[in-house]
Amino acid sequence: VALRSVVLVPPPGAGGPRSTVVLRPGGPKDKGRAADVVTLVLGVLLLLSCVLLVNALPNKQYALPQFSVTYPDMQTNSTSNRFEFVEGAGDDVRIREFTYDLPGNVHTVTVVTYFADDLAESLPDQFRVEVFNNNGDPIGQRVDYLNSKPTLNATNPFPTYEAGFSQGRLSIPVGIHPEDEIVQGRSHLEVAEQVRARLEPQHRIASEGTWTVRVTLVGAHDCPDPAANDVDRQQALFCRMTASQQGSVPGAEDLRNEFTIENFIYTTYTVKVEDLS
Ligand SMILES: [Ca+2]
Ligand SMILES: [Ca+2]
Repeated sequence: VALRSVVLVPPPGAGGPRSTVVLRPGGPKDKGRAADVVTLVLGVLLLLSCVLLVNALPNKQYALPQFSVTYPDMQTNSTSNRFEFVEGAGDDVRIREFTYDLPGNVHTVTVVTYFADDLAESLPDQFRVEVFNNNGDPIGQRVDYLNSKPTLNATNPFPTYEAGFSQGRLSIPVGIHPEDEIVQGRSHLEVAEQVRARLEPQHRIASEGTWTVRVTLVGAHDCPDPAANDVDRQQALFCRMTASQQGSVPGAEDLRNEFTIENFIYTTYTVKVEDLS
């Protein structure tokens, strides 16, 4: 139903103009139909061209690439190293420095040590372990190790003492291990190797150079004094016998011991970048 407003002009003398509304069925015939068809065709063409354009252009040009960045660990072991330490004969045989050449990006070092008291019945030997980084600065806690007490093996018709020993594992954090992450490319053309190259310096640990593990024989500690109240007299007696057999004068002294760095382990991380797109 269309509405049309018509102003009826009154005959002269019939008063002011009157306004009225006339209702008529049906719309304006064919009005605007051609324009609608043109609009529709243009719309469809526009849509088609968009679809073609999206397919024709490489996607990478329009979305920034995503990269998965992980920092896998790599552990390197060293060969075992030992030294016979001697008390009271100068620092060159009482203190020993073991050196290791490390690369960059070491985030943890671990020193694995072992010694057993060569004079089994004597009081425990004591060694000190200190680690110095590539700048010569002490790093981590210095640790003193004492061997355990000897164990009496009484099943033998002649009882013996089995040497006590020390097993050390000193782990020192050197730098921060980066967290795995998802990184967006800086441009749609950036590739994994470029992402790796720009992230690596952000997390670098300048660990390259010579590291030192200093081991000191603090004291080898002699046979227990048989006169002491809390002493195992059999152990004290056996100790003197063994010490004499080993040539100790006056036969109660422990002056030496071997100490082994079984392993010097360092852990580095590498930067691994994978393109997720
Ligand atoms: Ca000892
Ligand atoms: Ca010893």
